[in-house]
Amino acid sequence: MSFSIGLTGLTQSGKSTLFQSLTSISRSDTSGKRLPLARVPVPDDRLWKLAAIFKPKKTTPATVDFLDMPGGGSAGLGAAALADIRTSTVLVEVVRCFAHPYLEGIHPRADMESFETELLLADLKVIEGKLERSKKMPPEEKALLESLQGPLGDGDVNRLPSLDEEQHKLLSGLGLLCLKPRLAVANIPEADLGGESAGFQEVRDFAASRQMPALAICAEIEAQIAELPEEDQAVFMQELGIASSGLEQLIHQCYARLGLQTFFTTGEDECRAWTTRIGAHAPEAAGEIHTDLQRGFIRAEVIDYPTFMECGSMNVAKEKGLLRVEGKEYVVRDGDMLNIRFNV
Ligand SMILES: Nc1nc2c(ncn2[C@@H]2O[C@H](COP(=O)(O)OP(=O)(O)O)[C@@H](O)[C@H]2O)c(=O)[nH]1
Ligand SMILES: [Mg+2]
Repeated sequence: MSFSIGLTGLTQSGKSTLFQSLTSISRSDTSGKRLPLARVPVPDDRLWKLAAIFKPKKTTPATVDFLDMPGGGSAGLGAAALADIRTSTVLVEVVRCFAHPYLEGIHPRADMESFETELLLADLKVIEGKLERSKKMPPEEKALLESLQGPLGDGDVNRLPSLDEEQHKLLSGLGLLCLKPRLAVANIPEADLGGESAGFQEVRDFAASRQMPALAICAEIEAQIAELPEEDQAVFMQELGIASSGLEQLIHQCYARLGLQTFFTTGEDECRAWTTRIGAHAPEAAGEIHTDLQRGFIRAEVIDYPTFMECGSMNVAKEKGLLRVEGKEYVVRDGDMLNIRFNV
């Protein structure tokens, strides 16, 4: 299962600056890829608390992939840029709320409207092209495409029909941008940190009208925080009057937007956080570790994180009968610790 989060938005909104701060906390890998990619660890205290108990040789957080996208703007998004954006699972829209050295004024709402228009027009073109090209399309697919056409043409995303899983599948090859989960990031000036921000308010209001979550970040400051040694970061943030790095919030919100949850595997060799879909059955989750574990899945020994922490060790959990044995139908929950029994 591979997911990616695309940093999108108008040009000069701060996407690359934000990306830069993500790469200083991650392994970045640009080899053989068209776009710069940052594989960013998902911050999770629980993993480190487990590691303190198991004292493994290795502790491995779950990760999510961020991609730095080319921006839209006066010239519009080119075909190549759009094709890139279509590959991401979630769109993070970075909105400029800071005074730019050579761009006039600060107008978050207008910027969001114009970026959205670019996305919708691009989708409209895809849909119209598809309807024109394939004359013998199954009627249900045709009706589905036509039901999107109207709202897209009117620029009214709120009138887009809500689709079921089957319909999403029918359309998945098109990479339609209007169907992707979006999240707005107001890139606010340093002066707005830790207080009221008119820019953020404007972003949040517009985002709310689209059922998009929104958060405020100062990309420039994030880049500075990320470059500091870890022990100095907290002090620096305190001086700025901010509770936690905006990046951490961003990563968590994206994770939620992707519909993902975390489960753990533990032991003397490695404690590791894994990512799986919310609603995944145990074999699917096991498949995140290795396909063999999914194929040969027999059962899973499961304990949830809070119960485990109350016990303090696996032995105590076993003695108390709190280690459950679950089968193929078990729906994994966030914070589950799994031990997969399999046979291939
Ligand atoms: N004052 C201020 N300037 C920023 C901030 N974020 C980015 N910039 C500046 O805005 C310009 C565009 O940033 P960049 O990240 O390249 O934007 P992109 O085109 O969206 O990738 C650069 O000159 C950045 O230094 C910010 O939070 N505050
Ligand atoms: Mg850029």
